[in-house]
Amino acid sequence: VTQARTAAELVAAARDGDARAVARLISEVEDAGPRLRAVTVALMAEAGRARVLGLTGAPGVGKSTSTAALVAALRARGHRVGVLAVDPSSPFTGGALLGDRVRMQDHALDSGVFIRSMASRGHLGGLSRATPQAVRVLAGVGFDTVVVETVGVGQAEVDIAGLADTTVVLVAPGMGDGIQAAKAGILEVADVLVVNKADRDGATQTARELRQMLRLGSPSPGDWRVPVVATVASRGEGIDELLAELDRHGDWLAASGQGEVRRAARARREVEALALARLRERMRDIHGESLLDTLAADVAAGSRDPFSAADELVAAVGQPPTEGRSPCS
Ligand SMILES: Nc1nc2c(ncn2[C@@H]2O[C@H](COP(=O)(O)OP(=O)(O)OP(=O)(O)O)[C@@H](O)[C@H]2O)c(=O)[nH]1
Ligand SMILES: [Mg+2]
Repeated sequence: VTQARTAAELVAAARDGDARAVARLISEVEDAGPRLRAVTVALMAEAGRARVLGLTGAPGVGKSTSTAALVAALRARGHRVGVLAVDPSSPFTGGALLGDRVRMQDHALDSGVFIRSMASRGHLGGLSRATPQAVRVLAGVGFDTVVVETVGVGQAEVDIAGLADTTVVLVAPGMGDGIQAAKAGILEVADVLVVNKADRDGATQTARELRQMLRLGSPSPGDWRVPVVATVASRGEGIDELLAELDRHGDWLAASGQGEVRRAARARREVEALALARLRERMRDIHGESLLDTLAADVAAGSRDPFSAADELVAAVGQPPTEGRSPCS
């Protein structure tokens, strides 16, 4: 039955709280099927409305537990929350509440929370190709907040900062002292720093070191000053403070115009990536054969220079496809 629904009908059902329709939409963007474009168009009207929070940090630092606590706090405000866990190395075990939510979601009873794991499928960095589109699905079907959890390894922090309105970087005492954090580049991408597992030794010192490292950056007036929040996510401690900082950052994004700047940069990257992917596709297959292969062979054989070969390829890609591919024409 679902199969027969049009993209617009599926989006309408998802907006009405049909969790299966939401799941189906995410699968469609993950699979990049033939309806991807129609689905995207149907989502556009609402897709810019949600707040996108990125949560990143080392494996086991408490991202899922913190997400669960944030979900609970946001639910208490009546917000609908969508969660994307990209390539989680451990499942959501964030307390009874989230367990209940997941079960309720299975039964399509609570349309207020939707949780989905996504594989990163070897994509460079921590995000999958489809993560931005999955965010658009959740935003576009009416979730007020979309949380993206991703393990902080290498490029992942930069990726998540490019996708989120607000990026939260979690460290734990002993795992991420200030210098380590600075080396890993996380101070640049964090809008809010969290020292989770503050019930453990060294939390105060880690927070102090992080604040010191942040001060070295000395922002100009009107700049956002990255706060450091201590939490014990497993007990829900510090979550209200974290939420307050997230709200404050949201206010700053709106007041400073940086929110618009970030969204425009995000859209620019997406359009550029789609255009480049299309160009690459056409380069590989021009006039039904690979002009690139022919040109490459010529350059390799020394019979032409790579500049003129590139010129010819660009000119060919820029031309509308010829109709000479079918034998009848
Ligand atoms: N002591 C203590 N343990 C915590 C705290 N927060 C989370 N944990 C525990 O740390 C472990 C890992 O928590 P997760 O929330 O799964 O961590 P994660 O960052 O999502 O892990 P990955 O997704 O595997 O990278 C779990 O056993 C949690 O119960 C905390 O504040 N204090
Ligand atoms: Mg996790």
